[in-house]
Parts: sequence; C-alpha cells; structure tokens
Amino acid sequence: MPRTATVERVTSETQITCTLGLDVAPGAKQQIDVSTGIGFLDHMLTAMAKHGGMELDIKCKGDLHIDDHHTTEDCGLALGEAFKKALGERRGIKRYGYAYAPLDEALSRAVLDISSRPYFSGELPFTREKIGDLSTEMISHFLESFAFAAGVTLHVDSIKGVNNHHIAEASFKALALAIRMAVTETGSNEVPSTKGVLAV
Ligand SMILES: [Mn+2]
Repeated sequence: MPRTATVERVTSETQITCTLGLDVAPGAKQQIDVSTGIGFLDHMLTAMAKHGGMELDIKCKGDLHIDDHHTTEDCGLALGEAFKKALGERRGIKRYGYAYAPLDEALSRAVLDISSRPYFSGELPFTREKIGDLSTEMISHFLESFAFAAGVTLHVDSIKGVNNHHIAEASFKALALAIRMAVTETGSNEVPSTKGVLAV
C-alpha cells in the first residue's frame, strides 16, 4: 500500500490542498510542487520533501494581505494532517528518528518520535525579523503546528549558526532526515509501542 494522503483544509483565512507521499517509487522521479505564496516557506517545504525522500504537492491561497501568519500555520497543520493520515496505523515503522544537518556555519538537530504524543520544543535563535517574506517567529510556529497535527513529538534545535537563512534551512533539512529515519519500514507488522497502539 502506498503511504500517501490528501488533505483539503479550507477556512475563511486559507484554502489548502496538500498531497503527501512518504515514499518515492524506486527509479521514479521525485515529485515536489510547492506553492504557498511565501517564497521562503516554499523553499523550506521543498527542502523538507526533497531530503525526506517524500513526494509533496501543496498549494495554498491565504490571506497574505494581512500577514504571513495564517498561511504558514495552516500549511503546517495541513502537512501534519497529511503526514498522520499517510502513516495510518503506524505499523512496522522505526518510530524514532534523529538527525543533524549542517549548512556552512549552521548546524541543526531534529529528533522525532512518531508517538501520538503531540509536542514541540525548539531553540531557533534567529536575529532577523524576517527571511524573505517569512517572519522568523513563524518558523517555530510552523513546526509546532506540524507536530501537533501529525501527532508527533518533535524537537528541533539550532546547535550553532549565524546566517538566519542557513539556520532555518539546516533545521528543515535535519527534520527531513529525522522523518526519513522514523518512517522507515522495518518489515515488521507490529506497532512499535509497548501499548500496542500508536495511532489515536
Ligand atoms: Mn497562530
């Protein structure tokens, strides 16, 4: 069974369609098409899909005339919902994933538990208010929204870094690699929990 899911999320603030595939068929070209209306967010989501070995098609029409908040938050929620749906019962996956990713002077770490215990913690000490059209405060808010909607425990920390673009990109790449590890299929049909259940 291909691990894919489509989510449509429509509110008075944003209209989003998101299709996420957790695997790329061997030999096939990885399909990534991201258009949120916020260039830097597109860059981050594309990097996350690319290095996570995922297929992603996400389109958002949001109320950018107000600011970037609803669009960024709701894209995180839609992506998290799609991730949760694509995982299904969470059988036969590694469950835990962790990774470091550098980008020049920046180094970030992401640790993920596909746990059904929604939690986010992050230390991302940006020094600029914005990167392109994305407010830096929205990066943590995006990650938090993703973690809660996906039902995962997620820690993303910048270990070091000076350039704000590098800090953000290293963080999303670390997350991508952690996701890749955590969703890896073990060949088992077991739910990797002593409770016997991970999907709630
Ligand atoms: Mn919010």
